[in-house]
Amino acid sequence: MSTYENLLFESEDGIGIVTINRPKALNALNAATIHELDRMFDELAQNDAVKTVIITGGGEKSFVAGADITEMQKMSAVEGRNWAKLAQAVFSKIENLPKPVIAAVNGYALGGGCEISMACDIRIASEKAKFGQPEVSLGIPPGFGGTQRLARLVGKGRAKELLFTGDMIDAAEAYRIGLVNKVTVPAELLNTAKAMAQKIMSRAPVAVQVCKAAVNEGLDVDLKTGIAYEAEVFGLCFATDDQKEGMTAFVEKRPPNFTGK
Ligand code: CO8
Repeated sequence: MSTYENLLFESEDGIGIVTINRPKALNALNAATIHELDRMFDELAQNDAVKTVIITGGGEKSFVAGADITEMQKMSAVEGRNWAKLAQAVFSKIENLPKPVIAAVNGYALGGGCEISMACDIRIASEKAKFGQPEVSLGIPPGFGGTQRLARLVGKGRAKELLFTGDMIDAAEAYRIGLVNKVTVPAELLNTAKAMAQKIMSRAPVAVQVCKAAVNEGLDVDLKTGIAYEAEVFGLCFATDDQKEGMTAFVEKRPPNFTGK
């Protein structure tokens, strides 16, 4: 992996951990960090040693406290639109990485921070995490996919309340409304995310990959098209060694040994 100024990367046992690390601005996403995330996720797509990715925030206090407000302060309308499009493309790259991506939300996940967590497949939050889309307090709507992904995750009514009020919610409330999958004590956050990554990696990799693609594709189309896509990827998996291994292992009453082929 190449070197980064605002991101840290470590990898162990097939899990790549990306830490967004700009402590002086509570890990706010400036343009440099967005460009680095773009490069990081290109590299992760190519890195066969990394099977699952965890994104977290550096320091105790914040996951990501939003887009960098100081950079946006003087933007023109055209610059604002281009900035939103750039970050949206990077978040779509994260969302469509053909490997699971888990957000380990350790603190503030506000604005662009909530949005990047929603581009991940699964969100695990520390009890200290706080979520919100406070953009309306700054005179803008969310621009990194928040109006779209929040409504898809928690439903139209709850999304509109969060978007219109700009209120921050704690991890328990985020769990209650379905924004996060799990809440842990702060000290166990990374271990919980790693344990989930390990469990996912013990399953048939191609099957997991097509589940991700089918959910992502399906949410953008009508049910008829979505289930037709599902039938295709379902059929495709019968061409894998892992389908044979998984079903043989079941019949032989032993654990499967998946190879990802
Ligand atoms: N951008 C830039 N700097 C930030 C940001 C940010 N989003 N958040 C925090 N910082 C900086 C602070 O300015 C401060 O810097 P300094 O020490 O130099 O004064 C440092 O981080 C520490 O922050 P605080 O002193 O404010 O820490 P507190 O513990 O008092 O408060 C909060 C923590 C509540 C998180 C507070 O910092 C805050 O409200 N931050 C802003 C949160 C926010 O509004 N985020 C949304 C940003 S907008 C956005 O994400 C939109 C994305 C789509 C845009 C599309 C555009 C076209």
